[in-house]
Amino acid sequence: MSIDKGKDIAERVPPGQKLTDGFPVLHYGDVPYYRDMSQWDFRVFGLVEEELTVPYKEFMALPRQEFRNDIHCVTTWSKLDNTWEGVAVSTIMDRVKLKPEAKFVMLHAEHGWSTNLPLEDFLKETSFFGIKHNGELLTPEHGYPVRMVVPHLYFWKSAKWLRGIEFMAKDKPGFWERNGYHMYGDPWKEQRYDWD
Ligand SMILES: Nc1nc2c(c(=O)[nH]1)N[C@H]1C(S)=C(S)[C@@H](COP(=O)(O)O)O[C@H]1N2
Ligand SMILES: [Mo]
Repeated sequence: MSIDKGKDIAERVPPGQKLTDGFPVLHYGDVPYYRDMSQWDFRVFGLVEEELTVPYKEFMALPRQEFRNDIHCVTTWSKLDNTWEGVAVSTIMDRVKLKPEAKFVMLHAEHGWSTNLPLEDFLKETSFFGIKHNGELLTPEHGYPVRMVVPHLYFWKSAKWLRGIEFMAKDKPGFWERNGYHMYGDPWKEQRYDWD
């Protein structure tokens, strides 16, 4: 979770990436602006014994932790030393029982946007549901009210406006993966747009 302070900055930047101090906004489609959070819920479904629906107020009342990480966008910018407040994946997973066939996850965002990743990567202690970035609530552009954060993969796996998690037996491409992005997206292996 914490960044190894002894590590050289150069060693923290994956091949082909450049550092930025800004926080670029990248996504497909329109930013959702919510008027009424009573319509918002967070669904956990697919290969679970019992589906879980968490309403907005309940999600916001879940225990939060601090996270610190580096993020790497496939379009070649990296942003180091982000601090976040978010809900640990285990906090949600403690409330559902997975079926043994569950091996992959589809993250579902507003407007039908999605992205896929292996269960193991989703469950990593460094993955979390982000609510604040560098001390401030996420702006609408960056994913308010909740975004996934999976810092060890390219940042497109970090779904903004997250509304649901689906557990699956087999891997299936999400939105960008259907459009040529890599199924896994390891920045250290430069798994950008092609399958390799
Ligand atoms: N719902 C949703 N989440 C998304 C995207 C998107 O199009 N829709 N784009 C992804 C991509 S390609 C990137 S690089 C990051 C960008 O996050 P940022 O705008 O907060 O920098 O969000 C990811 N999450
Ligand atoms: Mo991206």
